[in-house]
Amino acid sequence: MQLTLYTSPGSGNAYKVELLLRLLKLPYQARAVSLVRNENLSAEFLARNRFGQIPVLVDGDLVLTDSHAILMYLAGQYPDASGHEWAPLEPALLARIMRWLSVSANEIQNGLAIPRAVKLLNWPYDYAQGVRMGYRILGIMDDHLAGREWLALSHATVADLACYPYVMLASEGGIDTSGYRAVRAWLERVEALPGFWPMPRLPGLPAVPLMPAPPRG
Ligand SMILES: N[C@@H](CCC(=O)N[C@@H](CS)C(=O)NCC(=O)O)C(=O)O
Repeated sequence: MQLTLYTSPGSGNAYKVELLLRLLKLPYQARAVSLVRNENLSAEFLARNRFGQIPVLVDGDLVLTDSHAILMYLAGQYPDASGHEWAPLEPALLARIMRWLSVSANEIQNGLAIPRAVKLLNWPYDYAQGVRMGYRILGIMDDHLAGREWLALSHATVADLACYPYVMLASEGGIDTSGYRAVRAWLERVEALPGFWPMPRLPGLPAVPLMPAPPRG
């Protein structure tokens, strides 16, 4: 097995893959791709991923793109030696996991990751609209997590790993998670997983003022 992960410092999408690699105790080589220097748009990188995005995982001859696709691949290809099932394939269970991978790719990406990218990288997106989406998904997640421990199943799955990074990083985009108690407790549960690896944080980030959260109904 020869695993190479193309990643970038500060990327929650790359971190979620690196987190699963570490939880599974899989050896891998990390190759940093600078988004600031547009290395993701080089011909060499575009040949690996036409979307020009990290993460990309190379496993021997196989080149895989998209964090959620990679999570599913790793969970299926390299079962956890402890017996923990990160992505059971029974249709009814898989559907629940896929539901939250979709939330990660849409509501969390647009509502939590994009406002952060606007603040940290000056990405040209509508900040106020992103923040509205961010607080909406936090409210939905908080209701969902009230009385349950994990997003998809009764144990931690790739759904939790997929959604964790940008919820944890929300304040870097000016989104305040302090009023979302069930979400905060879930973040702590993820961080208490055996073998959890905290995301290396970018040094010297600007302090982003927290936008007021809407009242909870
Ligand atoms: N759906 C993709 C999104 C990946 C993504 O947005 N990656 C960002 C970094 S977090 C990126 O490479 N952006 C560069 C660009 O889009 O030009 C995934 O989940 O992997």
